[in-house]
Amino acid sequence: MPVDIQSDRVVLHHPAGASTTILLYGATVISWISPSISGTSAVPVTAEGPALVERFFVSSLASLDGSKPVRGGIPICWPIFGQPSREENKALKQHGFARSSVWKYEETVLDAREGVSGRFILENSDQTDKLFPHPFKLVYTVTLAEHQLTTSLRVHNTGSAPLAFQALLHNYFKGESSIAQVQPLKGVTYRDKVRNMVEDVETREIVDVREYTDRVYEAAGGNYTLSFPRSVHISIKTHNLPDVTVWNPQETGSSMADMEPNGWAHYVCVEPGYVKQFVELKQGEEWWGQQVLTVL
Ligand code: TA6
Repeated sequence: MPVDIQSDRVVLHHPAGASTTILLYGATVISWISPSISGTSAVPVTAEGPALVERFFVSSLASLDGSKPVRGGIPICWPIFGQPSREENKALKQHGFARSSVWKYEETVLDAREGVSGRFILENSDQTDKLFPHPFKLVYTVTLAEHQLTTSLRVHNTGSAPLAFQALLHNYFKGESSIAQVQPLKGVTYRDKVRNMVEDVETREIVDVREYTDRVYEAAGGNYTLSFPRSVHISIKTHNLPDVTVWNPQETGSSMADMEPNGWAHYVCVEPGYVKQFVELKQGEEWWGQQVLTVL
């Protein structure tokens, strides 16, 4: 059965064994289980073939009951990333409200080539109007293929006034942060949140997160590889998400109530987004951004 619709979540299944679970709360992907694709990863093989492996980190102390944004998976940051930077957004909490709103499950689309897709909808409501007085419709599509997960966010300005927003997909990839490698980012300008947002240029061929890292790379190229050497390599290809944040709190993560003990040792966040500027949509216009994650 390609789709299992439950009261608080949807599970998509691929015939080759992959699966993904999306909470209606925040349309948050909280699991992506897939086989590796080739010999570039240490592909544990079982009697049934390549082992199926969980690709996302979700803290064991994460709230999955809708009481607070999930500490893990793919929280959706919209209509802002980080703290409000504009007066009009001052009522918003960090990273906006998309990740802490209950989305509606609209439909499942089966495609022989693409895989199985689930479509989620969030429209403005009395609650959001109080925080963000702009009519909008968000359509989030999660597509599961044998070795790939694609998530796309479409934003429609359903109001008469311009709609300005940022968007970011806050991926928590599962793996040992001590060996994580992200590239290519050499020569890319970034804002360093660890150094009070100072602007700098990346000089390393390979970015690691062995130390507390919180860097927002601007116009970063849109295509990246995340490697956990001798374990797994993940390709991240994006459309319309020109910036990328690389984050791991290391021991500072112990201050987060929903971070499991030493949780920071077991993930790295590589977060494609449109965050340096704001997207500005006129009445009736729409925007879409996408990430294609492939396990190599
Ligand atoms: O994307 C990195 C970041 O902005 C960090 O500064 C840290 O705040 C992280 O997001 C988690 O934010 P959250 O609001 O989910 O605790």
